[in-house]
Amino acid sequence: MKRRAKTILAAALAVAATSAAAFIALPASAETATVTVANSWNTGYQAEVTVSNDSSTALSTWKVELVMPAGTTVGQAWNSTMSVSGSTYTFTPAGWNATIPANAATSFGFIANGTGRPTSCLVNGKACTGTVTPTSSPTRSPHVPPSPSVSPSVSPSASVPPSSPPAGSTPVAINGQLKVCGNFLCNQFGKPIQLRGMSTHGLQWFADCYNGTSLDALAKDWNADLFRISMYVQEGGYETNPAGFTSQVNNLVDLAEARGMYALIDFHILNPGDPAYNLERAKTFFAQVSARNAAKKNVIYEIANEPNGVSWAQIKNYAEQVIPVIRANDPDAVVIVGSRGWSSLGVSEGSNSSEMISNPVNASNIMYAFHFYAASHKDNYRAEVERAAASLPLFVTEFGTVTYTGDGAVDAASTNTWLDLLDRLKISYANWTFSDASEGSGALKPGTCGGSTYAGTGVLTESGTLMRSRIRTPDNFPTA
Ligand code: IDC
Repeated sequence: MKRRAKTILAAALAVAATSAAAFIALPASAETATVTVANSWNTGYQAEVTVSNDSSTALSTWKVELVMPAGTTVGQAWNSTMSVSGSTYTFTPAGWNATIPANAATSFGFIANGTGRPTSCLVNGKACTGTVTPTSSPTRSPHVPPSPSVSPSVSPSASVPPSSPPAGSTPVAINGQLKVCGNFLCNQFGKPIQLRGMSTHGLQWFADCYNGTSLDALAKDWNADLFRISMYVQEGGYETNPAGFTSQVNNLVDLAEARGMYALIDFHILNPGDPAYNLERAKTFFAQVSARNAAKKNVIYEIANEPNGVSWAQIKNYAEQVIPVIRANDPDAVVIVGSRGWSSLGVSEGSNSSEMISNPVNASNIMYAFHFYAASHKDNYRAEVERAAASLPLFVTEFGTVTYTGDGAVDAASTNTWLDLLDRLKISYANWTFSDASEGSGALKPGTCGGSTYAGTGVLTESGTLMRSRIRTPDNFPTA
């Protein structure tokens, strides 16, 4: 028996060594680990390891031990803590991903220097016995060598080789035209999905942050699914140059589309907080962008960033005037409606989502926005999101890792608690901001924009580093 198991393992690992990907399974109702070679080149490869909890109870922690053959070492890992003893590499949680809920999974990645695949694998101390099924790579990364400029051996700050997604494997290629089903955002196969990505800062201030190079970094280095285009209306925004901002938004939609990312067009009202103040501007703007982008599958419309100081009835009234303008041109696009109290579902103005649940916007294929800033908004807001999500399709179109001012220290604990909740509820999100603004919420170090490097961790702030590590984990986009 023992002998047989050993033989299977040896055969399995031999297959693994020659195939692009290996599946190493444990007995049912235990942890399983999937090792996938996502990207390989002459002198090494990038692997993703998914640890699944196939049981009906939560797993409190996990440990994966891999033995590498002579000549191959592990250079670096992400989304896990790595230690080395001889040729054994031990991977434990990064901190935020220790617990694996029932029937859920977490994943981490590493770069191998050398081409040898692991010769042995343990998950939580148990041998990885069983069959090995070579599969084609399910990730977005094709088998292309890293470009020399960001190869790990040349630039240690670029923690992962870049990859250009092959046709057919980008978020938009897989998921196609989105639609709301039940209380979820669903893909073309009618399956609930979560999109994870970044928001721009105000286009009137940070236009130089958004170009082919920076969008490449978002799509390929961050593996982002979503790019929110924040077009302020006041503060030097749209009202000062409607044609100019409209065309800037359209250009950014195209840059996102070319990289297979969804584009969320944000009509960024803030002050005044009554969306009716900008109703005519909204009608004009959305008539134009919806006509121009109607045939695209990657566009989502967010009609009012953060209504404040107004009743839910007033917001609903605004929505019921703007949505038909969009529908006239682009009938199947998802539209997102802001909520009361700076899109807090009313909580920041002493209310809650009950008034929306009992009096929803009279339109189909819509979702409601929720925003939070992790250092300011905690358990009572999380409880309201969890409650509202049972009755309303929610989309976190904006959130920050810092306080509601957009500045201050990163609250990593609260951010991770929030993102774990959103992951569990399959609520999509965009982080404020993919910019080099000199404030805690800026993901890029001041001075990054205008330069030519956006990929890797060298250009990131603390907030950017945290967000990249959360966003770049593998997506779960069911196709059947
Ligand atoms: C902030 C920016 C800051 C800018 C300010 C006013 O980070 O640089 O000076 O807007 O324009 C929001 C808004 C968003 C805010 C952000 C942080 O949607 O525009 O950005 N925030 O204050 N809602 C809650 C927080």
